[in-house]
Amino acid sequence: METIAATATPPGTGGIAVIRISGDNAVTIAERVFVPAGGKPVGSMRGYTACYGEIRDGDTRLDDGVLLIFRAPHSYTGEDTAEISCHGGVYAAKRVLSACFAAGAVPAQAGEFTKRALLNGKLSLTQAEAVADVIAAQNEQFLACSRAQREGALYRSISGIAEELLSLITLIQAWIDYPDEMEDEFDGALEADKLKDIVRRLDALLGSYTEGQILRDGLPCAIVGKPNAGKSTLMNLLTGTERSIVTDIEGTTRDIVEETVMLGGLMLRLADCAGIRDTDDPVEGIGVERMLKKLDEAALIFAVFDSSRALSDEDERLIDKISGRNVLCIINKTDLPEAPGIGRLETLFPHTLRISAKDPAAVGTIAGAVSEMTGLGKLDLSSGFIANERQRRCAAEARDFASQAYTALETGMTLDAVGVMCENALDRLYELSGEKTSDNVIEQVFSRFCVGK
Ligand SMILES: Nc1nc2c(ncn2[C@@H]2O[C@H](COP(=O)(O)OP(=O)(O)OP(=O)(O)O)[C@@H](O)[C@H]2O)c(=O)[nH]1
Ligand SMILES: [Mg+2]
Repeated sequence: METIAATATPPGTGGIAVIRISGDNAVTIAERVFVPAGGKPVGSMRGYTACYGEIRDGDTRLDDGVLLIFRAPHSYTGEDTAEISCHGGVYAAKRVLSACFAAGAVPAQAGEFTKRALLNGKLSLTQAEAVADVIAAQNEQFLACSRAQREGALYRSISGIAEELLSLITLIQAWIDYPDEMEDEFDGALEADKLKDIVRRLDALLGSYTEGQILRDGLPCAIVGKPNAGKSTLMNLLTGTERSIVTDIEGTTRDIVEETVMLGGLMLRLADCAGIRDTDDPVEGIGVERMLKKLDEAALIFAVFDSSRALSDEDERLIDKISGRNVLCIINKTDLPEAPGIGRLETLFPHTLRISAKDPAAVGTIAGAVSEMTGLGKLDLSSGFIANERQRRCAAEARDFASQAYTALETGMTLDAVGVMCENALDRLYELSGEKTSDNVIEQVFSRFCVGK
């Protein structure tokens, strides 16, 4: 395989940039571009050792830096690898990389280092996918889950289920091929129970898909209420910015204002919306339509009510619209005298807070309520989670085949039929873990990666 090189650090100005070289000729190429200060030849460097020296392109001195050597198979890719740390200017790093190309390396494709790690058995496919998630993580929780995933959490869960299926298939095959030589009776009920448990475990994994997505991208939240209820004031309070315009004119917010915040240990994707009301203004009308769409998509709704004014028809319409949804009812403006009838909101919504969106202390109160409502703060994805659409599709198909095998066994279909369905389920699990995956799938997975990873 050709020896590849790429800058592993992001483009831009920084303290240092790292150029990574991997493949059979990595050490030879490093020797061509790097002259150790102590005069010791690069070729004699052992794995996990570093040296300081000069970086050259032919006779031209480019920079000074540090060379780190990894010897196969003890490297990220499983191949001989050299990493050159040079000064982190955009041009300086580019020149060092060009020197590596001149010395025989070829440019690495997106994710090619990780792809080689996969092909050399250093990582499973789900672990490789988790590398991209670790890089993309924007919050502590998702980073922790992706790290567990990178250490093989999902792979272990899938392997456990695959082993169960395999032993079932072996037993069924033995019964089909050598029925007279089997000591015990075939216990259909026992095997059906095992299949039922496999379906349950796959269902649990499939359930983790949405949770993983929420942890990665944030929980979609809509801030809704009638005009002037204080939605934008609340948005600004939670984001700690003046992102939304606040005035005492009804209909101030028209377009959706979106911002991501960390609240109660969770990432929330907040959308401050236009106030719900009938309007002749075509612009505000479009804003109300967009608000209704955001409301439909929201996993959590902040419904804001103005406690200083009696509930209006608009409030009643909103109450009808969101009944049965995941709502945090916010009775706002508690610094003002309360209008009659507001207490009814507490009987309508199980989660109600009384706050003033002008008071910074309200942030803590809202954070506590959000974390209690979503329960995501207590989420445990340490035994692995379905992290992307490819994995979800494989797991869903495996689950359906396992469920069909269960029904087949329960309804007395032939063992042949049950065996085929179990094999199909197992196939999908192997596809998920990468043990049986086409080149096409691998290409697609790594196209999500950055160059240099
Ligand atoms: N006294 C008091 N006034 C508040 C409070 N929260 C918001 N306001 C005021 O209420 C008015 C409307 O606030 P906004 O945040 O713009 O209300 P909105 O719901 O976004 O209104 P629209 O964008 O028009 O739908 C502003 O004058 C705010 O200063 C509060 O807790 N107490
Ligand atoms: Mg507003």
